[in-house]
Amino acid sequence: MTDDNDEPTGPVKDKLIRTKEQWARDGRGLTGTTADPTKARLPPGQRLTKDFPVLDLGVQPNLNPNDWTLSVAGQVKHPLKWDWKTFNAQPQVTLTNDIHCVTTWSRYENTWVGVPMRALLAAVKPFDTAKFVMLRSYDGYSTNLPLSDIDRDDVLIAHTWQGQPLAREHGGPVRLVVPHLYFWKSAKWLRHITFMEKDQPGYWEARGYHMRGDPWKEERYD
Ligand SMILES: Nc1nc2c(c(=O)[nH]1)N[C@H]1C(S)=C(S)[C@@H](COP(=O)(O)O)O[C@H]1N2
Ligand SMILES: [Mo]
Repeated sequence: MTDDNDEPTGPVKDKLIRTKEQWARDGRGLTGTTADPTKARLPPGQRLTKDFPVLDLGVQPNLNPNDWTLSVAGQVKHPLKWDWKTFNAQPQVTLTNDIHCVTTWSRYENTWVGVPMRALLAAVKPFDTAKFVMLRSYDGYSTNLPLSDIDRDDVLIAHTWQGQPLAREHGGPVRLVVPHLYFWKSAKWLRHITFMEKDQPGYWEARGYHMRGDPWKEERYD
């Protein structure tokens, strides 16, 4: 898997992708304000939903957990590859958080179970030169993040949502959850993590979306 080879693995929702690119050009959803997460629960420009919308490129890999692996490479001392059994043998954490999608829906009180990202970081030991990560998924999706945004207690690699195995359409068997950033950073069907010295755009970041994506600062678009 090379850095230049991030192509969706099947026919995508062209219309949705073009619409979201247009939203980035139009600055859709921007209110021009910031909010303090210690004072407000809903970030600026967001509205609350009770259901759990499905958002992806239209390719939903059908993965047997026994065929799933997560590999880690790049600027780390100990590259690794976890299969399902090894992944489940890692420390587990249960976390409840709110999620905020750049398309303006937010959903409160999502309870996830999975492996804390800090357990993975402890296993791979990133070099001091590692400052960013690229996540890659089984549908060909990718998204980039500063390392400091995954080196946090509230970030996990989740296999369970609301007490049930994570459904295929929500990224099962395994997705990332980065609750303090817009939800496009939370890669579904997680496959690979590359630690990098320099930042690089992922799928949406190359199409006008923000390199970091803090909902409290409305970092929707670049
Ligand atoms: N692999 C993968 N992960 C992805 C996406 C995708 O298309 N492929 N879409 C992102 C976007 S834009 C959002 S809003 C959330 C949606 O997650 P959900 O479908 O569980 O609500 O997943 C993110 N993670
Ligand atoms: Mo999204």
